[in-house]
Amino acid sequence: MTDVQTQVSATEEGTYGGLTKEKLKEMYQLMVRSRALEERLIKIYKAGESYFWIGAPGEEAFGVPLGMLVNKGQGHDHDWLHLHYRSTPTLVALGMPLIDSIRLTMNRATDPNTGGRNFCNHYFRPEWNVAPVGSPIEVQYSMAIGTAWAQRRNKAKGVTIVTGGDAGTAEGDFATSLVWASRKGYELPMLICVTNNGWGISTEYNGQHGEESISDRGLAFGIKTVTVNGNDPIATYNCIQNQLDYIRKTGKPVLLEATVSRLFGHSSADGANRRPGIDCVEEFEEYLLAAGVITAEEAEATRKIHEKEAQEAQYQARQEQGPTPESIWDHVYYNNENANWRAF
Ligand SMILES: Cc1ncc(C[n+]2csc(CCOP(=O)(O)OP(=O)(O)O)c2C)c(N)n1
Repeated sequence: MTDVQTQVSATEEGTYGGLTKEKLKEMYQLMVRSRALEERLIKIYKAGESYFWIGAPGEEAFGVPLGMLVNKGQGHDHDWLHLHYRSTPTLVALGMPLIDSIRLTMNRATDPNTGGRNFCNHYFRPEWNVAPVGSPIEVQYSMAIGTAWAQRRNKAKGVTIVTGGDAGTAEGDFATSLVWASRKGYELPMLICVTNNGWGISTEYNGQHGEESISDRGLAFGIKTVTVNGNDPIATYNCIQNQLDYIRKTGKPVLLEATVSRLFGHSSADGANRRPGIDCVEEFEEYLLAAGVITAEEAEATRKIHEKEAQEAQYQARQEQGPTPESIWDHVYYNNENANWRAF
């Protein structure tokens, strides 16, 4: 059976589930900041200032700890990240300025991810080994094999991290990833993550899967597997840290499933309105208040600071231009000496 880690964050003497007060405050601040950004992106869409919204409200307790634990940088001695369109919390935890996400959503030429040519949450940060987020789901699981293989071959210090949703695991790329990550004697240093929100657009998890949990599928490949309550940031932080330690030490893969919430539906295509579900930011705030780690005033101030930050970023992006027609070939690989190819 897959190792299930759904511990309630027990308070230990001097620490909180093994984490210090400072670490919890940092995690809370990043989760609030990420939520403020996502809510701003939805407002921007609803105001007609962007074409589409898809994002991660409800996944902050997974994405933020992941970003905090990454060995960030460029090259194989740092961790590679093959993310998907619900990875804003991870980018925020890595240190992305909120305005960079807003410029992407509003298709401004100043967008450092794509020069204003892709849409919401399709990040690309070569300086942090964040590979371009694609729109076809699950292909990142196949691509991740490449960087993991290069890290193994170079005996590099970094590992490869890949994330995606539960429904996408029905695609062949996910199985490809399990096969290549687990070949005996050639195992790859990969953290293969699946965030399970129980939905694939309008298709429910139940009825689509024979397996009890997605992580169980790793067992057939001899892969270490774990399921964590992705609404509990402390359990998730500890779990990801343990798995990364194991991968760095052994060079072998882990399949990690995190159960999360989808608080604003799939995307703007189904309205982007608030739905019922466990809200990890609210629950974490309640926990921190009850534990005396933060005060109600501090919580209020944190929310206000980041709501204002996101709003001001929108006002700034409004003043900026979209990409020019002449820049259409920038960053595109084709046989033209003028092509401004941005290589890894
Ligand atoms: C190859 C491919 N098939 C179908 C789609 C359309 N599509 C976009 S998101 C999505 C659902 C993905 O669900 P899941 O993997 O559970 O992730 P979630 O969006 O729920 O986080 C689908 C089918 C796509 N983008 N790419």
